Amino acid sequence: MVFRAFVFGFLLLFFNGCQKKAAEIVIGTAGPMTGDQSKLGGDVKNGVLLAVDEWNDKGGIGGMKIRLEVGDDQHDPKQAVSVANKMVNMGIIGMVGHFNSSASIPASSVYQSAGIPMITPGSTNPKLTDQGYKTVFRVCGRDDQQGKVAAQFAAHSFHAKKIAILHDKTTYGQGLAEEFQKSILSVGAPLTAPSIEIVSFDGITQGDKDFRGILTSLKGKNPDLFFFGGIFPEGGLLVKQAREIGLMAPMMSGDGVIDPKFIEIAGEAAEGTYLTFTPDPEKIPNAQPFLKKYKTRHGNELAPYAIYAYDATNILLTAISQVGTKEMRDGKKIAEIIRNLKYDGALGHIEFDAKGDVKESPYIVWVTKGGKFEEFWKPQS
Ligand code: ABU
Repeated sequence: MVFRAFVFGFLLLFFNGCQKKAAEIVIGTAGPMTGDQSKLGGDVKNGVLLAVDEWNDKGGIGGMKIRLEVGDDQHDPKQAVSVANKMVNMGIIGMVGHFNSSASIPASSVYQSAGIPMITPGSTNPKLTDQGYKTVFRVCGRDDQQGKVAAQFAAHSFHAKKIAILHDKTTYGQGLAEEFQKSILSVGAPLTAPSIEIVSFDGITQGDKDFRGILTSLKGKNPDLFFFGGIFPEGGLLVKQAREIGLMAPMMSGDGVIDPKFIEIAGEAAEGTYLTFTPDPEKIPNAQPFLKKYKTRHGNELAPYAIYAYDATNILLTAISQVGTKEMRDGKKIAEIIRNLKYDGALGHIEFDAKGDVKESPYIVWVTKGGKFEEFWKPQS
């Protein structure tokens, strides 16, 4: 009798467990959740969770709640592939991530093979969408776009004559540095700048803390601007140590350094640093409800990529809601819906091209001033 009751209880628990699993929609997000870039991973996770909570507050999709799985790839390519395989095995039906190009590109092959759509909030290296995968999207721009805007600024607004280029040897950092160099050296309007000399092109190692050697060598070449392709931990140290050794040329960088941690690391040396990113969401009317809710949860600290993660999640969940419960596991159909979506989100209007890139990505130049980032220069359209 006791044994029967035990078996019955076990079966009840088992079936309840199965029912619970069947009644959920699982999506994933991944990025550097721990380590030196954890601020970026945390911002992405917070943006995704805000969107997921809003959908769940409205009842989920087709009566099912949405559950988020979070993966920590530590911006490492091998770790990213391992996270991607785990996500596939956990049964996610869509991925918002990864964040770093060096993680998203290898992980994209795993998701593509499994037919799972992925939308990265922040991976800007062109190769991600140039691979031709039909299930891969990004809501951010590309480094060939931001590299060109940085070059236009350096040539036609800053009027640089001698530029030194550094990068962190990663897919993103080196890729952006190469795009910047290509645009500076390109001939033909509007970038004809024959008087600009690239005095050096060097790589540093991510995770290193002392760049005084390479900076001293740059100082000897007397650049009036030095460009850095990389992320804020190294970017902050580079500009700080440049000033310490007397290299006073301003630093220019990309979206990898627009984070309060850059200013925290660089201190006063951050002043006057230029970088490329998209326009300030504080000035975008559509972004206001998102910003209000995000700040209520997480305070006023700048989280530049949280809004991208929020829109990417809403796009993924909108597509899942449109595909219908029966075809919810058909990632190719979900991807097809994403490709044809005309989405008005916190960032404004988003549509994708055939590659999975956003049709519009309005890069501008920002400057660090008074311990803050502010919009500085827009390219002529
Ligand atoms: N786009 C900035 C940093 C993320 C990346 O690796 O692309």
